[in-house]
Amino acid sequence: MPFSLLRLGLRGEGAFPLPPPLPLPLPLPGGGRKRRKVVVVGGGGHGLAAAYYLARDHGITDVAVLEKGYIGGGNTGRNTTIIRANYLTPEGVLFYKESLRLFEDLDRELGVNLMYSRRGHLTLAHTDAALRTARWRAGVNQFLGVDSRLVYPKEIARLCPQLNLSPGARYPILGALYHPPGAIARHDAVAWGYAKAARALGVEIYSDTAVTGVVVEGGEAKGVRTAGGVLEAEKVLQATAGLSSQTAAMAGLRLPITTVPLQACVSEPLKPFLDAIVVSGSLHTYVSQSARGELVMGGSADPAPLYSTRPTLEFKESLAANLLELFPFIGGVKVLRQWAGMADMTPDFSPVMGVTPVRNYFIDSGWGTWGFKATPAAGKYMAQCVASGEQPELLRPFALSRFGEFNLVGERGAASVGH
Ligand code: FAD
Ligand code: PYC
Repeated sequence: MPFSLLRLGLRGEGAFPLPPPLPLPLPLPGGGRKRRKVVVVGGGGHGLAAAYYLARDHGITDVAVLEKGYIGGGNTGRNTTIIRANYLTPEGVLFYKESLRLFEDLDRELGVNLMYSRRGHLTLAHTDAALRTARWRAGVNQFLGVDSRLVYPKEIARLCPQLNLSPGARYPILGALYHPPGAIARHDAVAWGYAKAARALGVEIYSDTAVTGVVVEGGEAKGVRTAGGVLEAEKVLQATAGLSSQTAAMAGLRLPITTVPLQACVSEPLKPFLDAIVVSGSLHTYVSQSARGELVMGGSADPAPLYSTRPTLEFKESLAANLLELFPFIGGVKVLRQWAGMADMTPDFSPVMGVTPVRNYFIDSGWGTWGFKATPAAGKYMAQCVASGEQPELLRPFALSRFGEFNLVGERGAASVGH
């Protein structure tokens, strides 16, 4: 045991320097100020990151984040934490590459152990068509400086010896897209890390505070409604993930989004055996092993639009069947927990970020099944967008206006999750 740890233990209760707790929910607008420079709707990773970068990069600290539940209790706390930049379109690759770069230094930036763990990411190809897409992605990635390449069974066996690479398998593995920087991290720590760092810069964070309406006058956002009354704001940013359409409707906006449940589960803890993150689009399954030894597993999104976080037996059955094709020896492993989040799907599988037709109303949405890895970049560049009132260059391809201009950013081939 390190001496410093022993000394800390012997010093007794209260000796360990605990970080300051977050503020308790406050009644809004209460007896306090009824106006803020910026109100952020949604206290998930994205909303909190945007609040943090507004304060850090733009000196805007008069910010209130309003969260209807608890911090990180939405999709941020429900996702399977895969971080990668091996997308298909140049626009997507550049954006996610920037997010991965920010993620790699985030522990130090926020002063929180995010347990960021670089694992390598394998997207398996079981068909010629999948191999072709993998080759295409590798080409775009390499051209833009992202480390990805095509690998074949001999090298896959070295990278992930536990995979069933038998040519006699029902869906034999022909090759894979290998992305060495692919990583996982502790999702709740990302939300709380941003919350802590934002609060230290003066941002106010209110949990248990639902926004029930948006005040729009003369085509301009003027504030939000809560059970405690109206909170006026110069600018409003919505970052409400699976409830994006409903929030946008409060501001009179209609989004091209359908919402479907996305489920996942974890196994009981096992001895570490799986270093890589393994994804099979054809088998509708993906898996990684957490630092605790749990297999973190997911599959396709649910087939029909629904606002629900209810897990189903059907999901678990099909996931188990598919996963056993890849790792037949885990047949006796028990599933410990299963859950669902709500995924806001856009027609092109890319997010919607930036300015909107309502002046001073900004949107960070359409994060479907892919938004955890985007948390730092979405936060940083949405903060720039809110501060300047203009669409940052990196976010230009993801503007809401692209749907009217037929300028889609088609990322379905890199989505990881079947749909
Ligand atoms: P959230 O964390 O959902 O935050 C939005 C918040 O807004 C919520 O806390 C909600 O309570 C709040 N809110 C909503 N309406 C209101 C209101 N009216 N007033 C106040 N607050 C409100 N992405 C990846 O990159 N990698 C993955 O491996 C991955 N796996 C996933 C697995 C699953 C099972 C799911 C469901 C998603 C997965 N995703 C993944 C997607 C990712 O989780 C999301 O895209 C991302 O977390 C979105 O972050 P957010 O901060 O925008 O949303
Ligand atoms: O975007 O990599 C991803 C992902 C994997 C599982 C869900 N999303």
